[in-house]
Amino acid sequence: MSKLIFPENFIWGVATASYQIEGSVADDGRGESIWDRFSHTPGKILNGDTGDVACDHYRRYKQDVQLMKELGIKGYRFSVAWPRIYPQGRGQINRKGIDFYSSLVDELLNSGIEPAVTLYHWDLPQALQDLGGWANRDVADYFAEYAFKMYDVLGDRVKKWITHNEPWVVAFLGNAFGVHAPGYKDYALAVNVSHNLILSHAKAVQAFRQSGIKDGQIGITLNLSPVYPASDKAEDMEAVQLLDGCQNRWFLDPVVYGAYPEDILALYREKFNAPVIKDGDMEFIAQQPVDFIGVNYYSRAVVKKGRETNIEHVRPEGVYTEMDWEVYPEGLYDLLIRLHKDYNAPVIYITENGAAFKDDKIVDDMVDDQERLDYLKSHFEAAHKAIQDGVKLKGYYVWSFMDNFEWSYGYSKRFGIVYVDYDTMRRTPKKSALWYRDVIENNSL
Ligand code: IFM
Repeated sequence: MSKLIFPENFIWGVATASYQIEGSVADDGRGESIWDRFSHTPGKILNGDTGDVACDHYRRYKQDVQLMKELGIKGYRFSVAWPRIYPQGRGQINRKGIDFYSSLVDELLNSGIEPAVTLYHWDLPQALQDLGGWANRDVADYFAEYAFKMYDVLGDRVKKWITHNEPWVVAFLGNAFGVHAPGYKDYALAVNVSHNLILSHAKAVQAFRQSGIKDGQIGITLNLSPVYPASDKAEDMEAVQLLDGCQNRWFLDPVVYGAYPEDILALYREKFNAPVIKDGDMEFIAQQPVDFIGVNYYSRAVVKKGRETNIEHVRPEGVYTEMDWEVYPEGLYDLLIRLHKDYNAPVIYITENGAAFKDDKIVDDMVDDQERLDYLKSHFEAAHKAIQDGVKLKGYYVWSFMDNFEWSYGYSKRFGIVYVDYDTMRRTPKKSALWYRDVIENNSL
């Protein structure tokens, strides 16, 4: 195969999230988050792991940025822990929290790395959960206030902003399936939460436009997964339509078109009498266009009509990651083309893509993670093909910069291109990181 050259100024990045790496959860005035509460609830997280220490990034951020620099990383996507800024979610500001992110941004810029900030990657202040969490629409206003504060203090240096990370996960894993914080199993609640998340996104976009940030861009990150039918039977196609509607269109359509997909809205109304949408909500949402769509892509779904359910997942033959997610780079290509054609996506960033594999062991100071390298390579190729076919893909943030706290799986799954020894906190770049350094240097595969 000949060399695949990427566009000039393509942002080769890495991504992380606050609760997954920072640790120091009780330091410098940080308030409690729903993930502190959830991870300390017995039985919720594998092995009883918590984010109390995580990768100790809060104290080691300089060293981490230095390592990014050595690897030639061009962009770093990280999230701000809301309870570090507002320990109670609103009201009293914690200056030390702002200072931390401000120093991190300076460190990045001094190292030639462009910051991209996610405002919400799941660590809601517990004080706001005590008011009902995202089910309480006032929280959408508190989110916009917090967002405005962040634009104010970092906006002179940070030009890329992401409102939410994966609102489907927040709403449904957290409130319908109970496997993420806050741990409820109430589908109607989850649907209402999803609407308030979209509303809060729109409010944060509006606040961004009012902030006066120059040359900035704002978008949202969605976990999108193309859905394919197990056969060409009409009933399997219906299963595709349904899953695609609940996972992809339910978030894409309001963000891009300012309206929920009619089929899913009718279904949720009939089954759950949700969501509660107030007069003017959809008009307001429609008036807040994004500058880019952030795509988190890991795998595809293949479905058919089940005997007792409308959707049954099928497990195709193939290579699977440690999360039991099929390696399917063609899905990334299909997804990008769809966003380009059906959603007329202005600009796209892949804000997460990567894989957990189990053979990550240090031997002779080296972690031979060939499977991760192969995974990334095949997905970079798919992204390149999409660019050739007209998709306005401007950057790619590998998930993750380093191994970290993988939510309900605790530390058992390693997604990093940098290995973390959780006893010593030593970081060791894996083979994939060294390979990535070459890709970045050459801007090609
Ligand atoms: O670790 C998560 C991340 O927080 C959100 N996207 C998916 C990743 C892997 O599961």
